Amino acid sequence: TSRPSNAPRVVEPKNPLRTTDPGTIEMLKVAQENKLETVFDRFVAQQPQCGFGYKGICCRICLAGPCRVKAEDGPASRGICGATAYTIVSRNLVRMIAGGAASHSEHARHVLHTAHELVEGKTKDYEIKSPEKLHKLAEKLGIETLNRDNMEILGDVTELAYEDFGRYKDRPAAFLDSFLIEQRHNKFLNTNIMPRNIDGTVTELMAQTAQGVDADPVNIIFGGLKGSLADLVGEYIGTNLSDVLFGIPEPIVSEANLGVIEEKMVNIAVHGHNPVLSEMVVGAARELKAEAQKAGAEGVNIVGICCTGNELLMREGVYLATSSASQEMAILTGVLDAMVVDIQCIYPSLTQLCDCYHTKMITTEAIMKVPGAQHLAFNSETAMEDAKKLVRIAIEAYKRRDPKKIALSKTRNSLVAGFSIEALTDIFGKINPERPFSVLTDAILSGQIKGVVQMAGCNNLKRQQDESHVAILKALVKNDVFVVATGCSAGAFAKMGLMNSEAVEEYAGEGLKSFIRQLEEANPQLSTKLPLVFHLGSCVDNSRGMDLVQAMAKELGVDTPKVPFAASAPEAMHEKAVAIGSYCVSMGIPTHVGTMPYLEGSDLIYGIATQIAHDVFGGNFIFEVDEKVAAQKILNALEYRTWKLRIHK
Ligand code: XCC
Repeated sequence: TSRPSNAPRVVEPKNPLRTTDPGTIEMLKVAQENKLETVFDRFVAQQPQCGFGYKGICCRICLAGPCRVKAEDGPASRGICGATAYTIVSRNLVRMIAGGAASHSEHARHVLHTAHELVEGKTKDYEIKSPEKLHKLAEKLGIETLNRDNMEILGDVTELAYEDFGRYKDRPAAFLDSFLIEQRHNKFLNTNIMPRNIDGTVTELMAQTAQGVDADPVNIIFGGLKGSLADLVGEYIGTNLSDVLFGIPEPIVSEANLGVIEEKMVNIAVHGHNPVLSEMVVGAARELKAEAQKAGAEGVNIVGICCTGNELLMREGVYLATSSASQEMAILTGVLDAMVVDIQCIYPSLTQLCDCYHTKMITTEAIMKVPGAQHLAFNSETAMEDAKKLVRIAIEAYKRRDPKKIALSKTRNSLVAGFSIEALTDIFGKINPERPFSVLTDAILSGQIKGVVQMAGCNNLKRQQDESHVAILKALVKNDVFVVATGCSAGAFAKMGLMNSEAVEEYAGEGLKSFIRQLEEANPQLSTKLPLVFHLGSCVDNSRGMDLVQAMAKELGVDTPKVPFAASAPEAMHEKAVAIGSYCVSMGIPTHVGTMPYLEGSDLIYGIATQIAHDVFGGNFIFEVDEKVAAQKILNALEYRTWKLRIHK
């Protein structure tokens, strides 16, 4: 191609709109007609992006820089301090992991504070929605449950979670170690990447990569892997405590894409990641239906965007309006009355579009404000009151809609979500109650299905939105792979109508089809048929996938690197995705990434990520931007593992 050697790999879109999502295409036409700027315009305006930054060889860690490492020999091949490309690339990379771990654990910390306030009696609006999960979790963590009050048990669980944030004693973080099979526990201890806490690990990573500290790329990368496991500690806290407070997800029917934003309703989008506020907004919306009707609407319609959307979809069946790259499109419908945001993946540009419409943008968390948005500090002591204020702001805004600006989307697709590890255990358990996951592993060993793939990650406009998520999914299911999904990958499938039973008929290979039908026959109690791809939840719920791969490992009597299980993030974007990918590799999983992380400036680091990681942890990165080739590489990885398993059986 004519790409300059240093330029970022941007996949040329097949249509000029850079998206394949039909709802987004409808709204982009509205944007163009009205000359409204969106992320799709800004992406083009940024081209060509900086080649040094893209390759990870721009160092801005100290004020002597920025240093750009050049390909030629001599002094320009190093930074001013003498740092080589491999040092700079590895430092930059692991600082992204630190950012990801900080983000996921900040989300978890908020859920934890809420649980703690419940224990302290400081909030009346939350409850232990799932005592069953609380007991299961406590037992896993080694906390006594016999003849104890639930609040007392939750008190001990929250204390232990707080310790996991700040422990200085030399013992592994409980919210990771208690979830690990023995082989991974030993591996992480032996390679010195087992984190004892979250906050200290993130801090250590920043210190390790400061100017004039660690220059050894291998040591830096190992520090990064420890950071990625600290990210997983945060995810385990986030997922498990959310299940305790808001319930364990169970199969649930809903709809997705921008058509779920309805003209006759007061529409509130909840966007970001944290279920602590948005769960309250759902409750407040139910309570304030009469007020919405008084204003002329039929009721209040809560719709989700990004992972807050996934959290609410999984537990409440709330409609999923859209995913990250198309978040602005919700406003362009002209009938979105409020955009309520918490943290992460929220474009600051939203206020710019809200200004052109009647839509109120409201930020709710102390660390997340946007100029031009109204800030309503959300407090768990006054949670329901705060949520009602938000709903009332939306009802007021509803009255100011401009009929000339209404441009509804017609795209909405049915879906089935809610597949927590508990839900999967129940479904498989109807076939084999003693050993539920043998249902999955036996199907792999018999050749009925080819393995399991966890599809995760974001949107990244270096690719056409959602195209590669969908292309890889279709290739996998056609080849009889059982697919689970999280985050904006799950969002893509939901929006495109691929997360329902009709899609099984249309896209699954014969083996996968028969496997899913077999599960349905064994589960007549389910009020719905099963989907083509199983929604595990939000970004933090990638932890559920780690439970799944380890349950399969236990069933097979092997360590995770032997399990026919792979991961794929075709459009990785956020620092969190770098952290997730890195812990997947540490967990022994072949991990495909379709948008390049900033590491091509060092062959050594590229080699560590794709090969040496495999020698040490049994998992490795598969960097592949071509989706057809990527699907084939994932299938090959599964096939190789299955072949080896069969030989040793
Ligand atoms: Fe953000 Fe979670 Fe990525 Fe989507 S998927 S763009 S992180 S919302 Ni986790």
